[in-house]
Amino acid sequence: MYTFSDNLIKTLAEARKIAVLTGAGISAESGVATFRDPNGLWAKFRPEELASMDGFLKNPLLVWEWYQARREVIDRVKPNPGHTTLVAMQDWYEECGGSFTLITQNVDRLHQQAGSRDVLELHGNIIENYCSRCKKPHEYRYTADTDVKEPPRCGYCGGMIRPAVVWFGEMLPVDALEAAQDAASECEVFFSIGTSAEVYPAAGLPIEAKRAGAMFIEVNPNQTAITRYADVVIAAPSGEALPVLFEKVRAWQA
Ligand code: BJW
Ligand code: ZN
Repeated sequence: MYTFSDNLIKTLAEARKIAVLTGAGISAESGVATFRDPNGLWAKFRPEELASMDGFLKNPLLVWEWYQARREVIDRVKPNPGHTTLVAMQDWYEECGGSFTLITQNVDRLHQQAGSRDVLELHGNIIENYCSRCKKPHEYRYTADTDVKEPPRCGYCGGMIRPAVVWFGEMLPVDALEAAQDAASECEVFFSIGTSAEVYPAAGLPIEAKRAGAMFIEVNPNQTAITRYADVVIAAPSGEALPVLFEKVRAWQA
């Protein structure tokens, strides 16, 4: 089983300002593929072919079908113990009078499905859609029985409808990014969970937190671009490690 140092458990039990950044790895144990792992979503395609406006304009059908296939998976999976432990942590820290900010790069909404509140979505979500030309929201929602094989068209301007995710070269939602940067620079402990930390500006948040004096904890079975900056590395799947870790924090001196 996992062993955690007394210093780590004590710091977590006494801390009152926590910030957490999650990536695709936290949903892996729910059955959602990550991007950059060997069997990941990008094993067959170059990221910019699928996750960019240029890619969408060049091959709308390929990109739309790729998102529909991912929606099909996300529609039927459930949050795992990694997600639910973050809900329990939010409850506990808030009951203790502290703050708990959950920042995610994930578009699958599994944190919200698990019960996390006020999630800061840096890369949008895969559930909603909007017009790629006039930017108006579009009501199309994937359900298992709809069979839309190509991007629907906008009722206002005829533009192609796209998923409400953030592609390469696009700005992140300003409010979510600012709130995430504030949480990173103010927290006492910053967790980076299940992200390769290859994509900016999200990958800069743990470094910003550490620079501002926070303890930086990484939870990831593999090394990442920022492992060398971590104060504590928990090299394990998040759905296994987080419940054990938090149980020990709750039991500290209790
Ligand atoms: C487990 C596990 C288990 C497995 N438990 N762990 C500065 C320097 C260089 C470049 C840039 C820069 N600033 C901006 C850029 C450009 C670009 C960028 O970062 N490029 C890099 C690739 C270098 N960034 C952007 O374009 C961003 N926009 C921007 O900066 O706007 C300003 C601007 C605009 C115009 C001009 C200039 C500036 C936008 C980035 C949007 C990213 N979008 C995507 C696609 C979303 C849509 C979709 O879902 O299809 O978001 S890319 C993709 O990567 C997705 C993810 O959210 C993101 C991060 O991936 P993540 O979550 O880390 O997944 P993986 O697969 O990489 O890692 C999984 C990890 O889990 C692994 O480590 C495993 O080990 C681990 N794992 N099982 C725990 N059980
Ligand atoms: Zn339109």
